[in-house]
Amino acid sequence: MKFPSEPFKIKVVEPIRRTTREERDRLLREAGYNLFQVPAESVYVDLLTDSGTSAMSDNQWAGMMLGDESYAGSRNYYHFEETVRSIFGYQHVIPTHQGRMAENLLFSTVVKPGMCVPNNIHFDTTRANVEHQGAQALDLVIKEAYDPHCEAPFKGNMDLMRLEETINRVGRAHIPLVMLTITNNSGGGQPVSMENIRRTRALVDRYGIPLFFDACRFAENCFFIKEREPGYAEKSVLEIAQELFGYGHGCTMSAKKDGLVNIGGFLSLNDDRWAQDITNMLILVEGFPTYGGLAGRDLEAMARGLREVLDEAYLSFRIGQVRYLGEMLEQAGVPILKPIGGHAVYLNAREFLPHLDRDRFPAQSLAVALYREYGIRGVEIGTVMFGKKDAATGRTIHPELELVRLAIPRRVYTNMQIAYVAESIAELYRCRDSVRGLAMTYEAPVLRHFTARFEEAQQPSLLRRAS
Ligand code: P71
Repeated sequence: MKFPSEPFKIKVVEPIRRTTREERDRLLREAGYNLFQVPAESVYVDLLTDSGTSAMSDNQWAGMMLGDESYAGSRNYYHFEETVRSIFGYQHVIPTHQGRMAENLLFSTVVKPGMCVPNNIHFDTTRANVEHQGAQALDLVIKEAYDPHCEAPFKGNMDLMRLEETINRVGRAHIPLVMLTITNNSGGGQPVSMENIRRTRALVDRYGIPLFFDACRFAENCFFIKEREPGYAEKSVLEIAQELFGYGHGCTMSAKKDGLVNIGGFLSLNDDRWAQDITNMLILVEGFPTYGGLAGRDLEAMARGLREVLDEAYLSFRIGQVRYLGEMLEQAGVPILKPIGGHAVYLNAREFLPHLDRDRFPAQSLAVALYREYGIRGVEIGTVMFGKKDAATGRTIHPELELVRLAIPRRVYTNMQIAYVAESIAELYRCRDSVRGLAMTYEAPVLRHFTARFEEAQQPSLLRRAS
């Protein structure tokens, strides 16, 4: 078998509804051609995000029933704390309701105006939280990350020359910490190698700067290390994770990804002083330190999820399912970002729709066509999300890439549904000339992708397909 089949069977099912093309066409018009505005019930395969969309196991649901909802000192907190320490190895374990709160607490404590925080590529929420402190969020990933055809195995790596140059230019006093996002979501879900992590640590040590991980997809990153990096094939994913986190001083984590839960996150670190200041802030904005904005049952589900995600039968299915989708698309000639990422396949919209000018939002147009024709929802990662207006000329500055991300929820869709997605996209690719561009009619001043509205730029031309 070319890909590993599901290492689980299904105990509970959630019905999903097929809609007609007419219905989806109407919904799109009502939504202003913005897929964030389409009701989830009208989506057949929802690949908008892998965040908070996982299916929990029977073991996690059983743990939910053992939730101890005491205000202080819930037994689930102690289980959670012990689990996080055994994998991540840091002394202090601070639960939060999701990842961005962990980022907010960390940065509001240690980042001051005028400072800068380097990362391979900041995810939107870390960037926004750094900038919210009046500091600069710097992306210092290796240049190969921006080449969609480059097949390098660790395209999430930090560019160490640029990192050192940055430290020398801005000065150690202006860099409170260096971050590494594993896997690098904004760069296509690409992993960071152990060697790069080791060398990043050696570099920041020379300047006394702490290294933190944005650990959302740490298990997927560690699985790639096992598969691709010499010397790790015989190590367990847990051992790889323990070594990896051993090179850091702390981490933030949205457990909505590799925690296999629908809500939850945490911050974990060694520094006593930082932990004390963060805990005081946690009490002010989130909750008592043994629940941090969550219920006891959520902490239990997270503790169990963090163990399950390290199961190698699960991980080879998980990474294999994403790869299966990517390889089927490649075989059909569909242009995708290479190598295939850990949590998502990214369609290269400029190559998919070369007839559309960038001002016609090719990635958004592709995402809209995919929903209208097949009921599949992906997310635009291109000009709508990252385009900026040039203050002087009023013209749009486009990001490097126009992508549609197909993020795969964990343990949710069967391989048959994934095959449906691949076949649908292959069919759309065959009639790609009929996909129309869009014009933006409304944009909010910040984070415009969530609420932007569009209209179609040309007359409809029907694809050769029923619903
Ligand atoms: C994703 C998300 C979820 C998301 C968040 C905001 C806008 C659109 C989608 C969330 C991440 C992430 C990384 C590397 C921190 C967070 C925030 N990703 N770091 O990819 O990927 O976590 O949502 O729990 O606050 O769809 P949070």
